Amino acid sequence: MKMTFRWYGEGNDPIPLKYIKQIPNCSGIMGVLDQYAAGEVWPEDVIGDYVKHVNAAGLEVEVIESVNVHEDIKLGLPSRDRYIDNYRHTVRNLAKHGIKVIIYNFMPVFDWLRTDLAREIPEDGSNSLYYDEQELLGMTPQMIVERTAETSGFTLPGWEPERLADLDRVMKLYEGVSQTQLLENFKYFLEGVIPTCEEVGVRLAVHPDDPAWPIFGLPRIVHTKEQLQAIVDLVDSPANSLCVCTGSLGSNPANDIVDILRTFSEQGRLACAHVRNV
Ligand SMILES: [Mn+2]
Repeated sequence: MKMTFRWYGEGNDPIPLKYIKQIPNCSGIMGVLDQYAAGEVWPEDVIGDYVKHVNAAGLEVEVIESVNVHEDIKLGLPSRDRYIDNYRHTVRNLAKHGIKVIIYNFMPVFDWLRTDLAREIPEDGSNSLYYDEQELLGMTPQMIVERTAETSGFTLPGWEPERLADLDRVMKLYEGVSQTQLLENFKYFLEGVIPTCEEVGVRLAVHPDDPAWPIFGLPRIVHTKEQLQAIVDLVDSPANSLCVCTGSLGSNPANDIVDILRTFSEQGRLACAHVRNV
């Protein structure tokens, strides 16, 4: 097992690589190239330059986050085949530069959700991401997007403006998509990309829903042990793996994190983990 640190990229992350290098036993970063919208192919030369840049700081980059799945794939639209093809292309390009694990998610529309991106903690003046269910119930999806754009100061993976520009249209498309249908669409995606992953030695690791329950009436199927098992069972391959996020799953106290880690580790389906508090 290796310990790495999430890094959002030059100009997007206030923490420089040389600080991460100072963390004892930290061998690398979990990287991201968030300038590409879901469905776009990540160019090989850009990936190469990125990996070189990280390596030059004395750090490895074996895990890449947020190769986002296009909504058409999650919705099961006929156009999904083109985006699955692009996904395979990105997998190949990443593998050429030593990437071993790709973290992705299968959450409709909203990648992850907070009601406040910089909530000040009165005790010490620090700030953190914050989620308040009561507050969320009084907000529309559009309000969340606007607030994110106003307060963050950077582009956060999953909240790219172009991805959210047609929010109303996409929300409408999900009306009538059941959890069962979403799981079917998930299977179709995995059957399309897993053979390529196996061929080039990359493991896909699905990140759980964050928070660990449905929001805004959208279907969600990646937030309980049973659901994770159903996903692992969709395609029987070590390339079809999980990224167990202790914080996301832990947001629902009913999830026994230790049991989940043990179960999927024993099945050989734990590619990586996010270790954080709720
Ligand atoms: Mn996480």
